Amino acid sequence: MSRDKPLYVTQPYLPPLQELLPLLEEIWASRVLTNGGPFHARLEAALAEYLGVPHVALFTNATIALVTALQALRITGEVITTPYSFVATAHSLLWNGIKPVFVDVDAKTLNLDPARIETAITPQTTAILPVHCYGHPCDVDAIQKVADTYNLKVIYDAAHAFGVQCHCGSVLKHGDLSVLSFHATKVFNTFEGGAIICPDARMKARIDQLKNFGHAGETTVVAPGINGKMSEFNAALGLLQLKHIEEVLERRKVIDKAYRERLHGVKGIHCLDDAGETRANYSYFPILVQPGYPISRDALNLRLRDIGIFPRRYFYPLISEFPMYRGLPSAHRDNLPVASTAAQQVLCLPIYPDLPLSAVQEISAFIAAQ
Ligand code: T4K
Repeated sequence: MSRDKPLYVTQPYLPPLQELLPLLEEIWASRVLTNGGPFHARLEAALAEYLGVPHVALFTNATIALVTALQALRITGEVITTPYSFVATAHSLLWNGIKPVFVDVDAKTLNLDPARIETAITPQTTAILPVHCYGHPCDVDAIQKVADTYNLKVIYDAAHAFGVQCHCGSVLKHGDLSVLSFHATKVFNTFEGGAIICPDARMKARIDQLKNFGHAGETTVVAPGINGKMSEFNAALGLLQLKHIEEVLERRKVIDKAYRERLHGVKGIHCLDDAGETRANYSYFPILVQPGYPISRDALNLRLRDIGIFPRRYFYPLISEFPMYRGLPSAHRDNLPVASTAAQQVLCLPIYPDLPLSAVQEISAFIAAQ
């Protein structure tokens, strides 16, 4: 069995092109292309309202947003983080001259395990950088408790967590700052883009300066800022994407449910559960290929590819195994047994709004038939 059209792990949602054209005409008429124009302002306001957060500072992507969030809070020394993420999480630390300290994840959620954070704290530790992996919330209360006890800042890499709610509303309100990604592969995309969720106007003003070269007026520069600004094109597209977000989330929910029903009872296949979110975003569909399944994760991956289906091993290898990290004492596999096992077992199956349920059926049946 082989397909005419390959199925990838994701495919970006796009609004109808004709809805974008009037917005492009506005941009063409105004000639305001970037540097905090009208669409930028409208998207910041619309996202703050939709997400239920105080302030949103838009960025060109989440990686620059993470680098800037660390600068905004003046983080130095060592930061405790997860090895089980996309490499940008830890790279944001290296770009700030900060030493990452890897701590293992919780076996159920694959998020940073709060019970293991405390032993990794040293006098140099200034912050914790957890990830809401696959959009499943971290144990935000336990992490905050450790942070409060040791006077540490918390920055959430919430690249996967657009629209996710937990027991007390938006998960993005936890910690000192949260960072979203609006990359093409994310639930909500502006082609490239990202944002920092800010708790108050003062912090937003500081972040707005940092993403604009440190400018605080035409002739004043108050910090060695970077260029992290989102363009008017991306912001206009974001406004349209937001109009369609409910149908996107609903469709993802249906696909998630279909996979769960069809993979239920397949020996050795574990579908990752939610982590107590009251509103999920179904951004990924990770399965763990465990002992009991007839073939290895990598063999299953290859067999799926042979029939034109391209899942992804997010997150293999662990960040701690890349050359710029593997020399750190905390990068040793013995320190990260849960994350190491998950990285060997995980396979993220295709999930996106236009994925037909017949494809979910086909993929699930193929997995069950090995
Ligand atoms: N923190 C976390 C936890 C993250 O996961 C990420 C990004 C970041 C921070 C940084 O966010 P940004 O700075 O990117 O805003 C992808 C994404 O490039 C990356 O954004 C994402 N995480 C990561 C998990 O996945 P790749 O190398 O797997 O992407 P790629 O190009 O192989 O795309 C995967 C599949 O998606 C393709 O096979 C086909 C489909 N695709 C992709 C693109 C880009 C499309 O259909 N259209 C497209 O335009 O990294």
